[in-house]
Amino acid sequence: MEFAREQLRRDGYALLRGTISASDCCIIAGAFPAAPARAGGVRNALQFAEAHAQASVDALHALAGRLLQAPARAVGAILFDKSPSANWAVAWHRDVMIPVRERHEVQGYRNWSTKEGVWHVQAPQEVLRDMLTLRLHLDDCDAHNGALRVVAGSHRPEHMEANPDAAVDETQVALCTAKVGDVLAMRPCLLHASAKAEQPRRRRILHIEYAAIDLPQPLQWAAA
Ligand SMILES: O=C(O)CCC(=O)C(=O)O
Repeated sequence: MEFAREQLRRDGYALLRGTISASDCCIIAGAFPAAPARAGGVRNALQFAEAHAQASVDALHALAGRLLQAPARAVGAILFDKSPSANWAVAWHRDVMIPVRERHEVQGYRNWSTKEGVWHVQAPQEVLRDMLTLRLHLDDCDAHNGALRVVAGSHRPEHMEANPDAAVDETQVALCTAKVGDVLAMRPCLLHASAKAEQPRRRRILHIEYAAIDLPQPLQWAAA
């Protein structure tokens, strides 16, 4: 665990192999509404996983707490579903928007929007640094089916001013390939992107965002 924490501190991400069994991953993957109704992904995803695999979800929550070294609450969850019929790409970005229960104007919080009925707002650095994302791989993910691409170390404060639209130095890019059951832990401010699959196969990832900090009143975290 200390090794993963050190990697997270240094690189902004760490791969934890074999965290959830392949059979539980299969149960979780089967819990979601079938495409094409929700092609590309499903927001508010935790309810589906909890209904069928509560023990695995609890194991992920506990893992987030150990990595953050503080009680962690799940505040958002998305199933990212890349497949031959929904073969999408995402440009380089940082995950700086957080889901909250209601809109309240608070200093340092800006760029309000709603996504499927949930308010999102850009959070200040002091909140983002107490957050962590766990990405549970429900399918194998290799160099050919759209693995996540990350810039190691780009979550650190000294890199945060860099314009995410500027050309990324490809020599610094790591490809996060993984097997079913592996969990990629990443800091929200890590610069990341995702290419279309060259050989489209199903690539489902349960992406859960955790926070180990309360928001300033009257803001409150949304339920995941
Ligand atoms: O799952 C992916 O490939 C991309 C996900 C993403 O862009 C994100 O986590 O913000």
